[in-house]
Amino acid sequence: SLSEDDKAHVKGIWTHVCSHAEEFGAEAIYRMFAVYPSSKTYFPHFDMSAGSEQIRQHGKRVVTALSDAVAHLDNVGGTLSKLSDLHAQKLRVDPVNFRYLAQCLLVTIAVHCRGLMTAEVLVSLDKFLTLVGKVLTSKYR
Ligand code: ZNH
Repeated sequence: SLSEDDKAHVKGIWTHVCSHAEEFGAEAIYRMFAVYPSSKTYFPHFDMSAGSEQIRQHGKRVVTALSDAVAHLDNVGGTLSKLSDLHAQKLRVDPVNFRYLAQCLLVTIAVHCRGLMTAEVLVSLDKFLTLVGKVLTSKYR
């Protein structure tokens, strides 16, 4: 789980991320579709062009959910419980995709928050996104 240092690192960089929720979220989703085309199969109804309405809306939803988790780092499981149900019961996304999206989020944040993304912050952010992925796939059976 996350150390006190991890929590401080994640909260620190997230003040920059959450003020660009739609922009960063949409870029991360767009990168995921470009680099891991198999991830697109879950979104057959999406307009896949950069900056499409659906990509922006979905990107914003994902980052907003992550912001909620960042605000409750001691209870990420409880905070994302409803989303966990949705991903396990309805969406049934192959868990590998959570790694893909995490990597694309890290790249997006690194590109936009250059000076802030130290090696330590990168490790903490990766741990946080891994935790979120575990929570969202925890109810799979
Ligand atoms: Zn998911 C949806 C979050 C990952 C797929 N998502 C969703 C939503 C949210 C989320 C918030 C919305 C919900 C409602 O509406 O209620 N996700 C999330 C997060 C994450 C995720 C936070 C991590 C980080 N997902 C994911 C992945 C995938 C997915 C990886 C695949 C690839 N999701 C999905 C889908 C959906 C969702 C398909 C639905 C969409 C639409 O719109 O339709």
